[in-house]
Amino acid sequence: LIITGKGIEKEIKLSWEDLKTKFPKHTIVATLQCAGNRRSEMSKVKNVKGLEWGNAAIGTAKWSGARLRDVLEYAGIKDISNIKHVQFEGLDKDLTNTPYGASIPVQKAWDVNGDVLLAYEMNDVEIPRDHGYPVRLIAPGIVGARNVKWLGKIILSDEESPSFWQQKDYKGYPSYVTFEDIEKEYKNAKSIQELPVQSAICYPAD
Ligand SMILES: Nc1nc2c(c(=O)[nH]1)N[C@H]1C(S)=C(S)[C@@H](COP(=O)(O)O)O[C@H]1N2
Ligand SMILES: [Mo]
Repeated sequence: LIITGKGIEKEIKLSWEDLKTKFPKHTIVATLQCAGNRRSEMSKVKNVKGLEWGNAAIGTAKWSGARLRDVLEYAGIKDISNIKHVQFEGLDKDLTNTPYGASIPVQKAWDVNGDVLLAYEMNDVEIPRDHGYPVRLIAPGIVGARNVKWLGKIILSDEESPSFWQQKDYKGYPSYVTFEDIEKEYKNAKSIQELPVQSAICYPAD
């Protein structure tokens, strides 16, 4: 795991062993929800793009790992007044060879009560590969898309992640915005971060 960017004098490299032995282990239970949860219902108002999820793009697990704050302190960060965002890159790449990327506000990462983890266990075992083995960012209360799996790199920055998924996806618009306008609208909508967990009636079905 590479840690670099603003405020870090020399790029830090941590192995999986380092993460498990150098930092206190912290455990939380968190419910992660995809921004597209119930997207099929949104599409009944106006067609949206993305997988047509029903009400099950959500899940709860117990996560254990190092606190991101502890790791940032280890990397030499003493205060966050000059930093705005923490960017994350996955080890998975798309067809253009670009890694998955996302970011969260640095305040969330630095908050001792924010519970942001570099998790290496899910439900008391190594994280299953589908869910992010070997290391996954867990930012409770923040939308699923920012909880980056197969984490390879952390970058401290003034800017949000430049990735497609931060800049041009996982944003919400009023229904008068059309896909014709979308290129100029991207910059007008904030990227989704906190997302209240929803409940839905599963039975009887819709
Ligand atoms: N590296 C990486 N992390 C990722 C993604 C991804 O495609 N690549 N998808 C994100 C999205 S959109 C969601 S909703 C969650 C899904 O987490 P899960 O597969 O554990 O349910 O992972 C997030 N983290
Ligand atoms: Mo998602």
